[in-house]
Formats: sequence, C-alpha cells, structure tokens
Amino acid sequence: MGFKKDFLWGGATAANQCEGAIDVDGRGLANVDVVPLGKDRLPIITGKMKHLAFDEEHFYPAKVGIDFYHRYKEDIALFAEMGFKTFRLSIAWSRIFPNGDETTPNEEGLKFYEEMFKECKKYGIEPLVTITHFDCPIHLIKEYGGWRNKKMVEFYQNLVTAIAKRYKGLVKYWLTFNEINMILHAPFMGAGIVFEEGENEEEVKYQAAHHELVASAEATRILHEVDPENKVGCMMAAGDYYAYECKPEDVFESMKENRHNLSLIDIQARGYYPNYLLKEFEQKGLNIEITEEDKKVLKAHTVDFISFSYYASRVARAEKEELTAGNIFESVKNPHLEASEWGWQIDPLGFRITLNTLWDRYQKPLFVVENGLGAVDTPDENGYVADDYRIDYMARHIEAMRDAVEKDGVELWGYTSWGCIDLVSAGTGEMKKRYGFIYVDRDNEGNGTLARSKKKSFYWYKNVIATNGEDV
Ligand code: BGP
Repeated sequence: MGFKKDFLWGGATAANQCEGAIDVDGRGLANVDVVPLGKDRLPIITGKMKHLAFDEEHFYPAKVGIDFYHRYKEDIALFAEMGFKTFRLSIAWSRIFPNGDETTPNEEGLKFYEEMFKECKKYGIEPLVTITHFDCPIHLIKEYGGWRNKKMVEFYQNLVTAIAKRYKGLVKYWLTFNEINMILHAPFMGAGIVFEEGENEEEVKYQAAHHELVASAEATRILHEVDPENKVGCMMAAGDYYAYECKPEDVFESMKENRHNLSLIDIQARGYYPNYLLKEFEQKGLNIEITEEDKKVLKAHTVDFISFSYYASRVARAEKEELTAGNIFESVKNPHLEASEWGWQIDPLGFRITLNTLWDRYQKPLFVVENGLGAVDTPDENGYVADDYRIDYMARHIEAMRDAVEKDGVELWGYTSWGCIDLVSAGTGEMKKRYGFIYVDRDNEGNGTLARSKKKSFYWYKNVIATNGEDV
C-alpha cells in the first residue's frame, strides 16, 4: 500500500512570483514588488537597506512575473492535463486590501481569485491557498513598520475574514504564512521588517514572529468559525540538520539547530512556547511581549496539519568554518551529497528523515507543499526542454516520500511540487532558476514571449499522478 487513494498531487506557486500585473485592478504595492534582481537584493531581503525605495534603475521581476494574472486559465488547463488534484497558490494581500489597513475589501481583487478558484473546480482541482506568501502591503511597512507592530494582527484578521467568507465552499485547505521560520533569516520578505540603526535585530524578529503566530491562531479560529470543513495548516521551510561528526559537540549543535528551526512550528502545532525558546529569550536578554490573552489564543487555535517545503538537508558543526554559500540557511557542506547549481544539497533520504521527524514530533497530518529542483533549462532547436535532471531529482524524492508513508507509517495528505510552471525565483529574483514542468519563454532581463510549452517532466509527472506515485 503506497499513497492513499485520494492523495492530493499537484503543484505550487506564489502570487508575487507569477502573477505580475502589480498595478492592475486596484492592487497596491507590496514588499515583494520592490525587491530588485541583482546585487542589491540581499540587503533588501534581510531588511538592512537604508531606505524603502522603488527605483526605476533596478529590474523588478514581480512587475510582470509570468503574467499569470492574465493567463491563469491556460495554465490551469495545463495543470488539469497533468492530472493535478490540487493547486497551491497564494493571495496577494494588496489585491484584497491595497493599503492593508482599509476596512472594505477591493471587489476586483476578490473577484480575481474567485474566478480562479472556479476555474480550478471546473477540473476537479482543489485549491490550496497560502494566505500570505512573503507578501505585505508597502503601506503597512511605511506606516506601521510591518509585523513588528501588533496592529498587523488586526489587519491580517480583516484579510482572513474577507477571504474566508467570500471563498466559503470554494476553498477548503488554507496555509496561514508561507515558511514562517523564514522571518528569522529573511525578515523583510517574511515580515516587512526594515531594521533601524542600533536596534536589537533578534528581538525585533521574534516580536514580529510572535505577532504572526497570534495572527495565524486567529486565522485558524476565523476559518473554523466560517466553515467547520476548513482545514488550516502552518507552513515551514524544513530540512533536518545532521551532525557533521558523531562527536557529542556536533550532535548537540545539530539538536540546537533543529529545534531552533522548528520553534515557531512547535507553537503553531502545540499551542505554547517551548521552554528552550523562553530560556533562550532570557539568556539573550530578549524582551518579547507576550500577553496572557495571546497565550490563550495560541493555545485555543492550533493548526490542523503541518505543511512544509523540503529542498535539502543541512549540517551543523561545533566549529563552523566551512559554511556553504547559496542557501539562505547556514549549513556546513555535506561531503556525502551532491548539490544543485545554487549549492542546495540534494538528499532524498533526508526527505524521508524530515517527514519522520515532523510526524513523530507533532502527530498531525503532513502536507508537502514545496519540493523540486531549481535548474537552468536550455530548450533545443524546437523549443523542447528534456529535463532529465529534474525528473531524476523528483523521482528520488517521491520514492523517499513513498517509503515514509509505506514503510514508516507517516500520515501524508498530499504533495505539491514547487514552481510547477516556471516562475520568478524568490531567493535570486531570476527567471533562469527554473522548477517547472511547463517552460515559460522569459529571461532574466525580461525578454521573451511568455509562451508556455511542456517539458519532458510534464509527461513524466502526468504518469506519476496517473499511477498514484507507483510508477516514478
Ligand atoms: C521557498 C519559497 C518559494 C520558492 C522556493 C524556491 O523558500 O517558499 O517562494 O521560491 O523556496 O526558492 P528559490 O526561488 O530561491 O529557488
């Protein structure tokens, strides 16, 4: 017995990486729109830039994305052709509330997603909706300082209420924040944080994270109240840390890295702050404001399932001299593994290990909502991409996932591969780092017709779904 009969196979995207049309139908500007391609990208992601600027000198890939806003019908038809049972997408907050702090939602924004969900339903595709995927209206950053401000909880609740009511019966699966732990690594993308000179950055990050946690619990409450059929999940960037050597110091380091990475999920899944994190705040002198009321909300509204992205495992070592580049997570190079062109260490067995870790720790159903290989694809003279490297990566990961289900008894609801259609990379802002089964004619400089074509992996994944993961 492999995957259950109603296993949700599909693919994943995020609004800011594919929609484009950033100033259409009343949409406001968001943090992700002002992240340029190129050398200035990192300070902006990390929140260390001096000004929050939107200058014309830089190329901002989100402006056009892959023009999913205008082409989603064509794209969903292709997903249906592959046999998708689910499609993960995110809602651009600033389409629904252009500034973020309004009380009346923008009808055109609401309508856009409603039409998209109906299009999915036409093919029997279940939408899986990320409420915010690295996405925060610029106005909320300029006016309130992003998630460092507790008022954000209220604005987020307005968003959730509007979409929960409007999409009742159309959407059942919801994720509150994409990769919530990313806040600790990329605070501008994760929480709209721009640091001020001399402030305690760690304290700001954890305070913002706390506000997101409370907002996530409130969202869970609202979604359950509006429709008891709704299933609400948290979402994290997962990937276990191994000890570099079996010496206790390295093992201890890997234990610390693992729980550090899981800390926010511990709270969303269990409903309270773990002691190790409270002790860390104490030892580092971090003053995080957590009210009694917040504690009650966290406790009362834990998530129904755990979703996560998995791309790579990581390595921890007591002496950290050999850090790998490429990935936003610090990791020592693993001498036993190959890596992608961007240094992400390829580890299918690590996927099985991570699935087991999460299942053992939380005993809640899991949903893999991102996995895949970012690679440079070169179309042949007929425009065809024979992406055997991607097929190989995914086949080995799907096999490992099957082992976790079949041999280890992990409860798993579904799998959506990342970037099922080529889109803009979150980490680099490039088009050249592609993940899709569907090729999009668009390059880093913004050239190309945006035409879609099927890669070799398109046919391969179609067969994987048709055989419910048996034939990979
Ligand atoms: C995750 C994000 C996605 C996505 C993916 C791949 O962190 O949730 O938005 O882009 O990583 O990363 P990248 O685009 O940098 O290759």
